[in-house]
Amino acid sequence: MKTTGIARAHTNIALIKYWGKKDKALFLPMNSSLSLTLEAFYTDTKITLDETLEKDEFYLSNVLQQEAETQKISKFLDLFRIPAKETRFARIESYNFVPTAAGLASSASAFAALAGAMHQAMEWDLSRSHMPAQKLSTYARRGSGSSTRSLFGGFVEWNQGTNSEDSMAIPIDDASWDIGMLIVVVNGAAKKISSRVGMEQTVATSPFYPAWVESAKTDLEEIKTAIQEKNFTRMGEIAEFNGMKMHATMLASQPPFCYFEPDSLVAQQQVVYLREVLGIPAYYTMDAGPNVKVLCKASDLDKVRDHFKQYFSSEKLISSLPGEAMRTLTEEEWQESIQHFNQKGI
Ligand code: 2P0
Repeated sequence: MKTTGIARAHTNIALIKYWGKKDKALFLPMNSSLSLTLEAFYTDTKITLDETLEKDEFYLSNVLQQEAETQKISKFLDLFRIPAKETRFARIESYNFVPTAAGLASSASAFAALAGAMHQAMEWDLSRSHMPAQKLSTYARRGSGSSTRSLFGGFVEWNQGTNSEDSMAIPIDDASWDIGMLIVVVNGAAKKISSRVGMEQTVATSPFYPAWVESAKTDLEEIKTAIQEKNFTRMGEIAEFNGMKMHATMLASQPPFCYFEPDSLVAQQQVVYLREVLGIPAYYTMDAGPNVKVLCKASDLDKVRDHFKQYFSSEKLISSLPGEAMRTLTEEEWQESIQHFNQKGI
């Protein structure tokens, strides 16, 4: 017997960062975080549970993946299969609509899409749950922490909770009030220190780490108030402050490490120029890599992008509006998506 599930999930960029785990096996974070889901980048995944398969098969962008990659996915699918005594193996087909050159992690959208597709393939009836997407976010979390937040659209909190059942995503606001983001690709190559390793080293060695955890709590409360009041300036100030504090913890870890590259600083300086000289509200944030994300108003996106064209080539500048929640796709939408992927050659 065969059953299938198909889902699309968008990636997200944190404005209040997740940096450090208190439980590595369960992916329980040291602090709650908050992000903006992005429309421009997403993953589409189809899962077919099939009793005739003798092992899991994972195809990424039409290419059958090696054992190591497939094992990570199998381990994730087992979170669903083992408690339900589901014995069928899966064929997993995934397409990342995240340009490889964009240097953006796709693990957030990848595990959120996997969770969405898998619950459908398992024929889970989540309609009886009063919080189906929140429940699914606790599964996504165990694939990659940041994917917890990709179950919802707009501004999303990942409430750290107290255990594996309540460390989950909470939708905060749909971000339909003139919000945009410009991704400045400084370097699209894979990072040297993965965020998983980087955060572990920071928690273990940085004397700034306890201060980070304390101040992230205040930042989260303040940014939630700013979002509720639709106060763009205040939201941007808090996001910029929080992001740089996270990077400061890494500079103080042993050995120190830093994701910045010279052009990251060029981009940061231009964001400051935009707001201080040109009067365009814009704020920057950075993750576990050298690329700079510029939070601005959707109505200013073209102006912000035009300004950055003086310093970066066009293909390094990707504009995005806020994205939607994870959703399941029909077979027809899936076929259209594959066609789109094959034509675009992402
Ligand atoms: C975030 N990052 O909040 C932070 C800010 C990077 C910097 O979540 O180990 O790939 O899989 O839970 O989610 C990237 O870390 O790490 C991340 P794991 P993940 O977006």
